[in-house]
Amino acid sequence: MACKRGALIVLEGVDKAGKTTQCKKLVQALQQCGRPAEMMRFPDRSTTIGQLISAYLEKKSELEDHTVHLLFSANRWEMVPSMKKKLEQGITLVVDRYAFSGAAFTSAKPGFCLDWCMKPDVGLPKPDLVMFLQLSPSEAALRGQFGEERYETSVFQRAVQQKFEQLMKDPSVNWQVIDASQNIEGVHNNIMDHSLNAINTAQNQLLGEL
Ligand code: DGP
Repeated sequence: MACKRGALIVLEGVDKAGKTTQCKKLVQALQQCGRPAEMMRFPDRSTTIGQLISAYLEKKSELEDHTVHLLFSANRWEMVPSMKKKLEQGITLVVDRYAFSGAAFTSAKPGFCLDWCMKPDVGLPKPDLVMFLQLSPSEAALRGQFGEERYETSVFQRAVQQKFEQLMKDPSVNWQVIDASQNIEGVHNNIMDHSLNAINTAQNQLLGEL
């Protein structure tokens, strides 16, 4: 019998919501209960395209807004062959940001509509589950200062949050909102429950496309 495919699980949210910490904990917990799992993150700064993005985020270079949007998308597309291979091998992928960050961050800039922003990612593997780590801007501020990178201001993050709220209205995506104001273990337990459900469901379903 062919092996059952892994699930594509995405964590989204504004900065300081705890996505990276929770992705790592989820992968560890899944592995400990015998479910093969690996973490990925976007942007993946290790590739040639990723290095262009990284320099832009660190404000070491300037790029036209449409251009950088397409680079972020290309950075996801370049990973698709390896993502599909791993999923087919039964490995669950836990992904720190995906196409939804792409649409939310660019459409938060003046002159961009959400519809245009989503187009380059149409056809990417569709996540079986997208968890949005919800944290109010005031709670995020209590978690410390933003860094120096582009986009790390509370005004921009609030605009991004509103765009995510629009994206979450799409019923064709399995969105789950997680209260990220709980302690780390509380958030993890919620995430683990949703993930185990998604892994079980994905086993009997074909991988979809965005
Ligand atoms: P991170 O490494 O998770 O801190 O992400 C880097 C920054 O890039 C963060 O501010 C979110 C933003 N970002 C992530 N994906 C995209 C994307 O596809 N498009 C745009 N414009 N920004 C993105």
